[in-house]
Amino acid sequence: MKITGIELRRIAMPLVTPFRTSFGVETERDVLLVRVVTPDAEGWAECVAMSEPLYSPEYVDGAADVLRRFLIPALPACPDVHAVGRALRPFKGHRMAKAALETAVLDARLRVAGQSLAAFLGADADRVPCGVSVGIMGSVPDLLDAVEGYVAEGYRRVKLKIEPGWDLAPVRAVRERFGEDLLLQVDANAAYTLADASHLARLDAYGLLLIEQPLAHDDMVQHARLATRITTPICLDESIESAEHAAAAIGLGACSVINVKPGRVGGYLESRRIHDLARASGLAVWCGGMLETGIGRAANLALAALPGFTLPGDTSGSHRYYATDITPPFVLQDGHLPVPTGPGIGVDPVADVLDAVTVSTEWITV
Ligand code: NPG
Repeated sequence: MKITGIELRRIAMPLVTPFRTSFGVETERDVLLVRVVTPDAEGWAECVAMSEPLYSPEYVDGAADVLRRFLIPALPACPDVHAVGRALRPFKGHRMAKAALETAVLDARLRVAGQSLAAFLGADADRVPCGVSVGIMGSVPDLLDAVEGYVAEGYRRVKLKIEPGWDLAPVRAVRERFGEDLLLQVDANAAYTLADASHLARLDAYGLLLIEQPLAHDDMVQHARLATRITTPICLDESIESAEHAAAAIGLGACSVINVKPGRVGGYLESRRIHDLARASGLAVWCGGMLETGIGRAANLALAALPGFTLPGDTSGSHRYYATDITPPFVLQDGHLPVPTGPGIGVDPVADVLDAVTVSTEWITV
C-alpha cells in the first residue's frame, strides 16, 4: 500500500455546552484530522491533542508541527501496520500525533483489506454500554439537572469531574438523588496531593466505582500510597502513556483500574497491549474519551468492544458534545452504541459538514 500523500485538516467544532475540568474550560474543540491517501483507499484519524498543553504536554499546533516536520517524513513508503510504530519510535513523546498517523494508515489498510478495526483488534461485542462525563458546574442544582438529563437519555454510568472545593458535596447530592444503583465515578485530573488523602477517604462512603487520576501524572509511588489510605479503587489516566507504564503501575499497586485512551498511549496497537496486560493481571480497563468527533469516536467504539473493557467508557453519543457531528451521529440505543462493522473505522466524514467546519488544510506529498 503506497501512500500518495497525507492531508492535515484543522476543524473548529463548537461544543453544545462548555465543558469544565480541574484544568480548564472547553467551549470549542480545535481538532486536527489526518487523512492518508493511497491509490486504493483513504484512511482517517483524529488527533486528540487539545489547543493548550493543560491535560498533557501535547497541543494541537505542536502535533501538526511534529507530524509535518518529523513523523510523516519518517514513514516508510509502503508501511505495514507495525512498521508505522517502528518508524516513529526514535522520536520521543508526541504520542497523540503518532497515534493519529498510525490510525490513519491502519484505517487505509483495513479498508483495502475489507476488515473492520473492531475485528482487527479482536473485539467480541457488537455494542458497548456508554458512560457520560459531567463537567464541573456552577452549582449542585445545575449538576443534578444535568445528570438527570443524561440518566433519562439512558447513560449507564456517570462520571463527575471533581476538584478541591467541588467533590464531597456534588458526589453526595448525586448519590442521594439517583440512589445506590447508579454506576458513579469521579475524575480529578490530577488536582490533589497525598496531603488530601484523608479528605479523599471521605468519598469512600459513596460507593464509587473508582476515583480517576487523583494525584499528579508523574506521581505513581504516591498513588500507591494513596491506595492504602482509601477504599475507592484508584484508576489511572494521565499517568499511563504506554504498556510499560501500565506494568509499572500494576507492579507498584498504584491502580486497580486503567482508563485507556488511544491518543494518550500512542495508538490502538499500544491500547491493545495495555488491555492484554491488564486482563492478564486481573485489572479492569475502560475506554476514555477526549471529546472526539465521529472519526475518533468510531475507532474508540471498536476498542471498547474488546473483552477486557469491562466498565462502561466515556463513549457518549455524538450529541453529548456536538449539535452536528462530521460523521453520521452516534445515537444511544438503550444506553449503548453500536460498534461500527464497516471496513476500517467504519465511518466517513460527511463532505459538506466537514467543509463547513474546516479552518485549514495542508497537503503533504509523501
Ligand atoms: O466524553 O469524550 C469525552 C470526554 C471525557 O472527561 C472526559 N475527558 O480527563 O478524561 C478526561 C477528560 C478530558 C477532557 C481530558 C478534555 C482532556 C480534555
